[in-house]
Amino acid sequence: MFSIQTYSDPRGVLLRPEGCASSNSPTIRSGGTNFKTPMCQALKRIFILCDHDRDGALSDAELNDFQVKCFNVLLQPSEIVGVKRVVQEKLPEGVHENGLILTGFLFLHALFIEKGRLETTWTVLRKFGYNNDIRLDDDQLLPPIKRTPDQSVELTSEAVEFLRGVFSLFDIDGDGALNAHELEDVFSTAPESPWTEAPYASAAEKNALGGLSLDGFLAEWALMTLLDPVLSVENLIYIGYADSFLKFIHQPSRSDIQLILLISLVEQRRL
Ligand SMILES: [Ca+2]
Ligand SMILES: [Ca+2]
Repeated sequence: MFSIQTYSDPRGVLLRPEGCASSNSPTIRSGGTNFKTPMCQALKRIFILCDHDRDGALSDAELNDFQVKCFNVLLQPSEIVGVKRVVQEKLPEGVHENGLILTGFLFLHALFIEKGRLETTWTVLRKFGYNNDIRLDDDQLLPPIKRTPDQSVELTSEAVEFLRGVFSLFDIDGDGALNAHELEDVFSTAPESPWTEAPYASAAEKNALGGLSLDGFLAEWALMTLLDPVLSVENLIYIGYADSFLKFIHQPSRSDIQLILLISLVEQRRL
């Protein structure tokens, strides 16, 4: 089985801030493709959303779901073999026995771009709600939330459960805390980490090695939800909170997102 490490690309060659061009993909390098970081972040997020069983690889069925969602076409088994062969010939480690892994997925898009088929990648980005700036369109996110003075906002239990899963997935070394690198990776599919500045940067207690415990991680989310629920929801969506409402991802209405899963308005107890 793959772990989330597959997403993290432990070799660190594909997702560096300076760009996605991989030392393992000479065609990209020689082609001079400017595979900018926001596109890498978006494609990585799309990969994670399509990897329904979270095993770090797109199976044939998952690849076909992706294909149908983006292009409304079902691939024949021989065509799937063909896609994987294209990757395998140039980047053997891009395909695993479980399917196409993240590096292979990125490589495929780099090939599209290099061959002048940028519109293919743009079609994918648009189907997943990205705008021209490669940020999620406003209609994918939440509008400002109206609340009365005696209401506060907190995450639903489903969202907290999702975050517990995120924590354990990204705690790669299994020490029960997220170190700076692991935390950076949590937000690697978002435009930026929301916790690099006040009040979040120092809101939660860190251990001696600077790691964030699960309680601290959830406390940061709770704080962000309380202070800025729209930002909180935005980041939940960017880090892949979609499993339960994938069917709404296509064109979710704002009220769908708000009502179904992400946040709940809580009546504060009157003393
Ligand atoms: Ca999978
Ligand atoms: Ca850790």
